[in-house]
Amino acid sequence: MKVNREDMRCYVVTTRDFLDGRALKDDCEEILKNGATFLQLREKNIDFDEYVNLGFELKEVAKKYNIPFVIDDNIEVAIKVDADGVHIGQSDIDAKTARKLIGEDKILGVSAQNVYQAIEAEKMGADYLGIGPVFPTKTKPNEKLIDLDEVRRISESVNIPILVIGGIDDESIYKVKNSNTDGVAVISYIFNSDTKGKNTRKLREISDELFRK
Ligand code: 3NM
Repeated sequence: MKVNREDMRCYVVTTRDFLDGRALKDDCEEILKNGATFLQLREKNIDFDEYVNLGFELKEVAKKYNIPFVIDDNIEVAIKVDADGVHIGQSDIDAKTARKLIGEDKILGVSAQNVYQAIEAEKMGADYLGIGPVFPTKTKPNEKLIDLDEVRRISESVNIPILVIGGIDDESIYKVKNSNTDGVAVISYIFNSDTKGKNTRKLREISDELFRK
């Protein structure tokens, strides 16, 4: 299962920070049912077995809705779970090694912060790029923000789909309209809300209207 531009429209990244006693898979089900186009399991401070268990649970939910499902950072977990792929940052292993480990058929997502990194990632086998943070966010504070002009330069330098991440909600999303991307990735706008399904639907509707076809 490889990706296309439409898969980037409403890319949801998990967090267990706002579960309040609920199961992550139940929140994910509500989110996927309401129009998320991609699911990434991203958990820090978690041991291998728990990451794998969560991976198996979310893989089932994603499969039910026919949504691509990747694991953040941890290739061993992605392989064990037989997820659709893995997402890596610039400080994780390099894209070429990641591609070798997961194989040609799996999805490889790479975070990039500039044109050089984006071109390198594409050359090394990335299927899509995540660019960010584009706006201030409490989820990943103290990071240098990526200028939207740089996002546009990145999108003009590569052929693979790209999305932006960091501080995206139903207002800030309009600011990325002209940066020529394919969609947005979010955590808190959806997870830190009592109306996860509604927020997902709203973001998806705006995305469908704004991003390139
Ligand atoms: N990665 P929120 S920004 C997980 O720039 C993540 O690569 C980023 O969370 C990057 O939607 C980010 O709550 C946080 O702002 C996104």
